[in-house]
Amino acid sequence: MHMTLLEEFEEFLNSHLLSTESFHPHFNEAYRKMFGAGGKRFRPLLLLGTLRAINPLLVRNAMYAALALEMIHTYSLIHDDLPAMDNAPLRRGVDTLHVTYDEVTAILIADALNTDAFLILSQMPIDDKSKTTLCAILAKNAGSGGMVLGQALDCFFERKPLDEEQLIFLHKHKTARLIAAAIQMGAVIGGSDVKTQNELYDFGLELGLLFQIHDDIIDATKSSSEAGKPTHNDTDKNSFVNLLGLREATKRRDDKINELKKRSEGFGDKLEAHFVKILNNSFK
Ligand code: GRG
Repeated sequence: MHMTLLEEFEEFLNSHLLSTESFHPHFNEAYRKMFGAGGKRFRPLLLLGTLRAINPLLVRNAMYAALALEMIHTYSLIHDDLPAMDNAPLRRGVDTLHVTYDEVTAILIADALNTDAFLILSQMPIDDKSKTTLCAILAKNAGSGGMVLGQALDCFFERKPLDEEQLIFLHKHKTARLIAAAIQMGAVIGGSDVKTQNELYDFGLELGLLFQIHDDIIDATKSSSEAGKPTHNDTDKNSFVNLLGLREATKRRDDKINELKKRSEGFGDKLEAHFVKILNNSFK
């Protein structure tokens, strides 16, 4: 039977997420909980879809990289929801880990995911040079030069309005770099030349900013049950909706969708079709 990329990824995730023998009463359950609650799997599908457009034969082995990416993303959500940051009770439609268990469990499970991601990546059947490159891309975009810096800026400047250039810098780091890394990792596994890898990375940064503008619009317009997380939550935050207003933010989103459709024509028919599908389906 033919499986979709998402089904294949879910099967891989379920069979490769670690499970640890110990006398801790809920460590394994807490480790898996946020994965079992769903999520769009936007980043792993972006990596796998990009790779499939370049070389479909390599998709199976790339599941390791896709899972590593989703583990980093999931740790970031768990930490983002902690009382010290967003203090959010709901994520992916279920209670957050610090609500179900306690803060210590949430902090440590996310720490474990952040570390274990690189263990899973190290097990990928691919040559060592490519593996080192993948490891570097993931670490660079998730760590102090990427997502963590963006989150630090977001938290530090809460209630202190930033200008547009600063806001773009913040979200480029917090959200866009990991999304761009997903596309670049797909291109590295597929064997694209470095110039193409970099062009795809830059395209990914713009896609990531689009993702963030859309997320800000969801926060301003959707109910908590539609979004599966608290909404109308960004009133004190540096969001695109707060800076530009809902109308202008919506216009920027729609303009960016069209701009990126045009830009994806430069990547060849298969990649174009892959990106156009994402642009048509992910931002409604
Ligand atoms: C704690 C180091 C650290 C980083 C947190 C990504 C992030 C950085 C925080 C999430 C806050 C947020 C609402 C960001 C906006 C865009 C975004 C990344 C949304 C959540 O990702 P989705 O929509 O979630 O892909 P699912 O649940 O579908 O995986």
